[in-house]
Amino acid sequence: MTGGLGTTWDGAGASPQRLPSACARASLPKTMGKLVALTLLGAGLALIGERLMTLRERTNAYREVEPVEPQNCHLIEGLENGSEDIDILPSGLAFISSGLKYPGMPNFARDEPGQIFLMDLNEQNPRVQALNISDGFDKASFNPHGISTFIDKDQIVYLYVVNHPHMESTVEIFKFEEQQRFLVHLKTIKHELLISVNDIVVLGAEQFYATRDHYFTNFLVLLEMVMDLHWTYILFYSPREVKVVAKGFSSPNGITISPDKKYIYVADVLDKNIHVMKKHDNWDLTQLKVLRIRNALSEKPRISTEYANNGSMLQGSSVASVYQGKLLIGTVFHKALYCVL
Ligand SMILES: *[C@@H]1O[C@H](CO)[C@@H](O)[C@H](O)[C@H]1NC(C)=O
Ligand SMILES: *[C@@H]1O[C@H](CO)[C@@H](O)[C@H](O)[C@H]1NC(C)=O
Ligand SMILES: *[C@@H]1O[C@H](CO)[C@@H](O)[C@H](O)[C@H]1NC(C)=O
Ligand SMILES: [Ca+2]
Ligand SMILES: [Ca+2]
Repeated sequence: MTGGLGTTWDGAGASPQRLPSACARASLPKTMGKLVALTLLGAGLALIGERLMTLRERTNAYREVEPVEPQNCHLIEGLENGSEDIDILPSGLAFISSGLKYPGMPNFARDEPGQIFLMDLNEQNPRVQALNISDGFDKASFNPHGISTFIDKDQIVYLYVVNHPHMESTVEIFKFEEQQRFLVHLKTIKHELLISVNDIVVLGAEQFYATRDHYFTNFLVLLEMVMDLHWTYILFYSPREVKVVAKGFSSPNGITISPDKKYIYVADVLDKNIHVMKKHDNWDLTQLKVLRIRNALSEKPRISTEYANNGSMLQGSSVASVYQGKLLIGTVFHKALYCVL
């Protein structure tokens, strides 16, 4: 057991002998019970202490950030209340989900519903524009999280959005009307396995993989993080079949597909790695390799750091997306950045 906590309960084991005998006889069972309880408490605390230290390391809570700030970066006007996920179409139109309300995360616009913004990266000075949503969809409880686009064979663009109305998890399907810059709500998908969904990647009409970022949805989530339970999974959803296709993750977050559609990449934020998984014909996923993002700032970095900031400019970044040398960086609850690389 670790340090200070260990000494508290090591000493306790020897003490019954030293108790005054009369008093000891009467209260020995009680004392023993207390000692056992104390021992267990001590052991528990020591374990939690050790786990908290690990968690502190895993979450980078006290990491010193060496700034990496390209010259051509500026904050995006009109995006101040989050931009948790960004998806860019091959045409250069970027969708940005904004206004996520999530337990344990700050939110600067508590009373305002979330929104989807559009940004045309082909423009010289791209600006964001909030997309209007068709009537009949409950906009007041819109709480958008991960997003993914899908273009069908008729070139119709669909935007799939992880939504947390009243802290539940649903997936909303919208049709994007490019001319009118408008989202037509088509369908809400709910399923008992779609819990704590963070992000999705659409594979076909109403077919997607979804990441579940926590196992518990109540206060036990703290225990889950502290004990590093690895109880979460990736789900495959289709109208005919819904199943867990990979499990044993700590906190899977962003998910995306390789350009050749053969591999799936999943970022596990607490494990600090990116899983590269092979997609099988039956939709199951198997682990191919795991890319550890460690020492990215060392002398021989295998992964380049395009941007790093200590919070003075951006806080809680959650996504980065590139289109023809233009980089967008989004955050869970804060501002967003546009860079020309
Ligand atoms: C962010 O939220 C705050 C608080 O509701 C609001 O005053 C502000 O206008 C919002 N900013 C943007 C860019 O939507
Ligand atoms: C979106 O809706 C608002 C209010 O209904 C309207 O003023 C605005 O023109 C609409 N914008 C677009 C692009 O349709
Ligand atoms: C963060 O970085 C900025 C410059 O990038 C610097 O001015 C500021 O002092 C730093 N803050 C902390 C808390 O390190
Ligand atoms: Ca996404
Ligand atoms: Ca995410």
